[in-house]
Amino acid sequence: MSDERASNTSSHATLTDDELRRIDAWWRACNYLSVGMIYLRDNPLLREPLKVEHVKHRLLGHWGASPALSFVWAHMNRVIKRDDLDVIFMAGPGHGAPGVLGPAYLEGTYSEVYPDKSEDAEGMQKFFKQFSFPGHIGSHVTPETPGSIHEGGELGYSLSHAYGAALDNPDLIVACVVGDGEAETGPLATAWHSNKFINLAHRLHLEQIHHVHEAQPQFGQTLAQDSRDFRVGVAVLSGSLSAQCSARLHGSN
Ligand SMILES: Cc1ncc(C[n+]2csc(CCOP(=O)(O)OP(=O)(O)O)c2C)c(N)n1
Repeated sequence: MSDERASNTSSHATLTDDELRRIDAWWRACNYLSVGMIYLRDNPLLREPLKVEHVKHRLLGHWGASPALSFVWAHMNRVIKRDDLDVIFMAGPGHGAPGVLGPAYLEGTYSEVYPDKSEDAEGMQKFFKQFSFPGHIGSHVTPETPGSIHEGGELGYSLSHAYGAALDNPDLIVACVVGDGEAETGPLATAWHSNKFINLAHRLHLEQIHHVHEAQPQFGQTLAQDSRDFRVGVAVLSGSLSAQCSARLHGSN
């Protein structure tokens, strides 16, 4: 990131009321899509009273992680457009796939790749029904997902990809969301130590966002203690969702 872009970033710290209203509406639309993917096989816009036959028989996909993933996606897109940043988004949480698929659909990428999942009621019905449905896509971010670089399903690799991307592209900002379940895996615990490979003299900017369930507050603290080179901050996303613990590593020239 250039010095000019870095200074732009700090000078636009607060959203205007209009920006806040619009980004909140976009995020809430993502959340609607997440609920639709998890629960609905028909009646996607709830234009008729909900009936049992509209609801999937077997529910998969976690509501908990999905709003947080969409929240990060929405705000990363906001700063990408505002500051012309180069960013890659890494989503680790296991069944939070609706929180990634929803934004991809809402911004048009999904319909571009899969024209039958068009941005109308008919396409939305297919988009909802296919999620975690026999013969269609899985309950995690499977390879069919536009932009996917790793077969979802086996947890633990988001942070390895994040470090790999950052090491290969020193100017890239990597937004990596680590699930708390994922954080209990060996590969994730090992990847957490990759900061030791990083030469702080390089201009590296690695953004890690840890999605922590309220029931597991020790998660952020444990990883924070284990990351002496990181500046760690904790912020509550909203209501019953989760606490979000973000660590940012800045290289300096
Ligand atoms: C290596 C591995 N171990 C166990 C599992 C089984 N598993 C699937 S989802 C999940 C929990 C994931 O939790 P989190 O990363 O917080 O994401 P969430 O599902 O809550 O969105 C587990 C343990 C797995 N998929 N991969």
